[in-house]
Amino acid sequence: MGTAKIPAALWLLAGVVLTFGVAVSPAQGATRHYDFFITETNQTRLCHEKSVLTVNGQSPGPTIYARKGDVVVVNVHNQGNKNITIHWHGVDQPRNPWSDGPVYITQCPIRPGSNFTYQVILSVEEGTLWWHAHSDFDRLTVHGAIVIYPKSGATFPFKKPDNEIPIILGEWWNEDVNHLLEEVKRTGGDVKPSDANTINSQPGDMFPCSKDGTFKVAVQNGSTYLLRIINAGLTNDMFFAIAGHRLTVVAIDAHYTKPVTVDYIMIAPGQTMDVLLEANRTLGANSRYYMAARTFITLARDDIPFNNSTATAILEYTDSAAARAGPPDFPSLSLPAIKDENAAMAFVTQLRSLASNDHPAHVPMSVDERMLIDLAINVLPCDPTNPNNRTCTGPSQNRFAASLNNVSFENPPIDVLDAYYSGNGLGVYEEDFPNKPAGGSANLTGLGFTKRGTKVKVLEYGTVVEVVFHDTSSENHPMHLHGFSFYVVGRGSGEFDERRDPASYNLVDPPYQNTVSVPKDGWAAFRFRADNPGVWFMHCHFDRHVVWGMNTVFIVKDGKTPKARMLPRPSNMPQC
Ligand SMILES: [Cu+2]
Repeated sequence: MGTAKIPAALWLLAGVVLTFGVAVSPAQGATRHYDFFITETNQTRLCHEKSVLTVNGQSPGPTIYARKGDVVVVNVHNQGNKNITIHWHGVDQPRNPWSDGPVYITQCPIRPGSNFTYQVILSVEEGTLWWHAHSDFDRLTVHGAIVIYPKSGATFPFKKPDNEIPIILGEWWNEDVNHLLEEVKRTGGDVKPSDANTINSQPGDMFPCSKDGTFKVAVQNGSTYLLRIINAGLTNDMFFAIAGHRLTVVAIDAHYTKPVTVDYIMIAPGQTMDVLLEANRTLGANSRYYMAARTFITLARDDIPFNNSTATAILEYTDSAAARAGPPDFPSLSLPAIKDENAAMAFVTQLRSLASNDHPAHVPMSVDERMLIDLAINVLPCDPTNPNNRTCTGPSQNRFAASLNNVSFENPPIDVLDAYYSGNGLGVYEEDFPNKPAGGSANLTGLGFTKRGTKVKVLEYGTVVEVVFHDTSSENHPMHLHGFSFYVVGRGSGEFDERRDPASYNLVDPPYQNTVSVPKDGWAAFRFRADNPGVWFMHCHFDRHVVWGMNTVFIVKDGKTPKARMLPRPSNMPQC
């Protein structure tokens, strides 16, 4: 047994230096243990009190600290009043889909009063990731950071920051979100927009009843801070900026990037970014600065309601260099407007993998299987099984739906992984998820009718896959893949042209991500090697679109060698 002390692991929020006693084996990394107790806790924001699900009574929940290559064992005890699962977002989980978490994809839910122990196997990830509930809308409050430091003896590929600041972006509804979910399942309508964005669970002092809770962080002139930014929100992309300061992005989705210094970032739900902040305001300048998180949204029509708010937190200089304490400056010049698509695209297209000797990029140069996948918002008949219930509150009295290649994913009654592993898969899912939209080329499905189905894509071990998402809807979609990171080799506006557009691909240093923001009326292309056997969900990270079916599943078959096979099924998997 040894005690590893993590340098710079001082979360200003907690104000403590973390040390952890762990079993360390130099070859394999350490095994770290956490207990998560799911409980109901009361929260008050915007003058409204409600009961929310939390982990260990906190929202955001506890931060998991680890080093690259460690295994984190988390025992989740469900002391809440509903079924739940937890997902370790961005952790590849090599050969271990059993602990990935999406409900009815890789496991049955953890019932109230029972528990499940997850084995979170870290491998290539380094930087910031996060964990969150992967059932219903529970992740609104059941989420937290995963901080993965370099291996013992290794260093950051940038100047060591003096301190770290967690920035978890989220949303707040005055109502219980799972009540809203039940309502939209019943009515077929859209989910009511959230009432505020939040930074570390606080809307900030521009909102009623919010002044006292506003997240504040103390900084010192001359110091450099590592911001670990997570978009945990359910429905919005967000712009983020800090008045008077620029931001240097050094990682996305726990993979290092070439440092890029910007006035603002755009971060989609599911994404994480490591960002350096230099506290460099000079003598006599204001000592207080707002950080601000504003919705970025694209919509088909102006009459569709959305959350048009901006959450704030405050950066306060505590030394004498910037001593003029006035009201905080607001990032009026650097924070883009809500619908500024060009600003979003301009930021996203600057991201590049670090691609250094220590952190090389391994971009697949040739492709075995190409998939062109239309993203669409659609409708379904209100209730095809009940002719007396013909009126829903979705478009034209239908029910809202969403689809990939015109298949609206339907959760099976038992999880896909167990069905596959037991050899009874074909009673539960169909293996004919299409490689192309019907008709062979991208076509605008608009708000047309779609079909429901549990269609999966089966891949031989080691297949190199290129996925091009073509967004036929009028909003961006943050598409997330479990089990892998992928190289985002290209993006563009309009329809994807398979003869012309691949010429613009970056195959040298594309960013390596687990969630890609697909631009509205445009496309994004990524590549990955299917060398992780298992069952892996792929879905939009806007939660209402998951409910509507903008999902599919990759089943990656075992390879020939023992190391290319899935780990055996743990005996403690929850039962459906
Ligand atoms: Cu979506």
